[in-house]
Amino acid sequence: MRVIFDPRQTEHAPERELHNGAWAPYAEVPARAESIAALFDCQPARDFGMAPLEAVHAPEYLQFLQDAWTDWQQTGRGGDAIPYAFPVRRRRALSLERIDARMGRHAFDAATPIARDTWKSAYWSAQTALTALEDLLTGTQPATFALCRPPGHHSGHDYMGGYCYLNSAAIAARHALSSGAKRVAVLDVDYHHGNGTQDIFYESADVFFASIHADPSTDYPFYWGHADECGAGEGQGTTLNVPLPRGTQWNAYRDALAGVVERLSAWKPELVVVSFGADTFAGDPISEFLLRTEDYEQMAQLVATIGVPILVVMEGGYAIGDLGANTASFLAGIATAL
Ligand code: OKS
Ligand code: ZN
Repeated sequence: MRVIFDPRQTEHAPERELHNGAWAPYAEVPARAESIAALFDCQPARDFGMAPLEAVHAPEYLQFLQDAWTDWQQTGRGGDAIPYAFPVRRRRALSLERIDARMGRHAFDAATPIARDTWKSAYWSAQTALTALEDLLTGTQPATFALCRPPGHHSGHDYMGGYCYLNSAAIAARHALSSGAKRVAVLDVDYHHGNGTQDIFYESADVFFASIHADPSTDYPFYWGHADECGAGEGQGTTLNVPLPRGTQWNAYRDALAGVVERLSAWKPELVVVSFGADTFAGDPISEFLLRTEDYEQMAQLVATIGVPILVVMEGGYAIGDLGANTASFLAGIATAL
């Protein structure tokens, strides 16, 4: 399978994050992507410029991502920029200049620091997805893999969160529409709900967002991904959430996925973007599902029964010693089934 990986994605390297109330080393490290890239003959990203990013994200937010680290340094502080105050319900949508206010306005958690090279890596992460999409649309292969890092599925129209800054899967999905596709499905199989992707397409009839994830009553991101979230307006019915309990093993996961695949097949997408996270793995340090390496191949084979071209976009997965094998297992399943 054609694999796109741009080395500029590894320059983003925040030092630490707030984890369960204490400082911990940042889990979303460059070695994650490097451990996967080492297994494949990877091609670098091509530059599609800002327009596909602007088709998903607010101009003010894109500018903020480019400014934030410098603005933070200019306050005389060292270290990564981290928000701590957020404009929650009943706050006015004020456009304040202060860096701390801008941080909070464009974030929904304190787990997503901005480091010196965050913008550069996020930009090339989005370009990696766009390159893999173009290779899928113009090439002869039925699937391509965008080895994106940082991940994207928690990032919405004007916000970051959950280690995500630009929503690469959403950027690719929307670019597919502007390239002529009429119906694009995004299937999110990361352990965590892809709240950013859901928000971006919540009122869109031409993108079906489906996600299987840990029950947000117990797991991050808590405020999205509940089963009653089904889309709104023109997008009513084109959002599908299947939360599963902690401790879920392959048999129960497979049954849930079979139902989701049936719904997506009936909707007849022209293209499926898979937000793939390997944090459903039994050995993942921050997650509580119990999938095994060999399960990912079966997962992929089930997804491939939808029978349309597939763009696989990398999201989470933190068991670095197994991450390459788990991802390779998934890609092998896609490749043999299509
Ligand atoms: C708090 C960490 C919060 C973000 C976890 C979710 C990252 C992820 N210490 N999303 O798919 O893998
Ligand atoms: Zn995740």
